Amino acid sequence: MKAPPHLTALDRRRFLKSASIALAATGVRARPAWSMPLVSAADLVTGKDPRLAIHTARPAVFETPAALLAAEQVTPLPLVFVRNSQQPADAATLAAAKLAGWKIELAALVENPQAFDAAVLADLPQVEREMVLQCSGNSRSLFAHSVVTKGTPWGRGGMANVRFAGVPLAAVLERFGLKIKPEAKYLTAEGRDDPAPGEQDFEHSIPLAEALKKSLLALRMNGQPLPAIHGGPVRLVTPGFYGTMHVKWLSSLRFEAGESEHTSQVPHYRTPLEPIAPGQKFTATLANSEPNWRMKIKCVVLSPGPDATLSAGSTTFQGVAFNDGEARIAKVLVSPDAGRTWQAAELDVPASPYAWYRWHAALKLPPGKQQVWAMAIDELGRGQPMDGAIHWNPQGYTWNGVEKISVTVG
Ligand SMILES: Nc1nc2c(c(=O)[nH]1)N[C@H]1C(S)=C(S)[C@@H](COP(=O)(O)O)O[C@H]1N2
Ligand SMILES: [Mo]
Repeated sequence: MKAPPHLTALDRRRFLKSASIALAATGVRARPAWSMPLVSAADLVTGKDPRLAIHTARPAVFETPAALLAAEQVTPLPLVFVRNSQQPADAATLAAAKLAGWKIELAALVENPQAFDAAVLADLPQVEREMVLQCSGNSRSLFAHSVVTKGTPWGRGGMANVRFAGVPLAAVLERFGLKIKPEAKYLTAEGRDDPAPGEQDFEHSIPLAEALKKSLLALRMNGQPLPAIHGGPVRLVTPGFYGTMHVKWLSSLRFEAGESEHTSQVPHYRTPLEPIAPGQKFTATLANSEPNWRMKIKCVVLSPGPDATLSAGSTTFQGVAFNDGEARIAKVLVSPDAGRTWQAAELDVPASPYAWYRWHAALKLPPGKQQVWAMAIDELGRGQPMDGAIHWNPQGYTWNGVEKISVTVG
């Protein structure tokens, strides 16, 4: 439903505002974009593309229709998915957030705890990383052929390929002469999320040694000042890690002996160490599970979409493949006949090991209903399970099953 046409522009804004407030207050999910939404993503977050599908209005959880990801190597900011479990009051925009006056603490197991104004970061040498930004719940709905899992029913569009730029964590610590105690093994990053009363800011822990090698305090995204909705003015990003670990609105960095006990570290955002049967009850603890850290190798078909009807002849299938950046993608294999025969796809090899590889393959399919499969293999020999449900977990994290698309050839 669009605002009624006879309303003035101001009335229309009021109508949309009250509609989104009403949605937020009731916790009712906006209808997905493909079914005539009440409000579009562009009404809820300034600058976002109205074609994004809305999972929840506020906090914003928006998904990119997969076909829109095929057009460009670097996903334009208006099209980048959004996933907030909490959302600061003034963050509903692609515009920049104010850097000067933004305070970041360096605390816990350090000899010289301190806080600094983030404006300092702008004067330090900047580096840029092209990298996949992917929610660990991306593709969660694909577990449904087994046992439906809890959480936002993401299709394939909880991911993007972006360029984050900022200051390496190690350079920031050097600038402030931070002395980390040897007992510190983890880095816990906390956001300034503006949580509801009784709730805490979002936070996550990652291994300190890896953070010192890979993490950036990001100030820019796709060449623009980091948008408020994507964590501006400062976000901790660690290339190769799942999106949940890239803590937005960074307020503190704590150097700790163990992982955070915040619910976003445990029991959420973890998968079992040992496989469990689909549907089995499982409560993640520090001991029986691992955090959603390094991204598992994955291949996604972006076009044609699932259940497409194709005309006879040859069809070009397009998609992306990526992993945790620890090895290059060696090949993408595509099967026109549900895994009986495979052919190699053409790969566009990106300069950054953390970026996605776009691929395409021309397939000649016989008439009728066909199953096209696709999978990636990297140079460490890592591949994807033929049935992603072998990694079933109650919250449906880190799906990376071989991609299977049904199409009908007319
Ligand atoms: N402070 C904070 N950081 C956060 C979140 C959040 O709710 N608060 N959500 C996380 C999750 S689960 C994901 S998938 C990514 C999404 O990043 P995006 O909204 O920029 O696409 O941000 C992560 N960082
Ligand atoms: Mo996420």
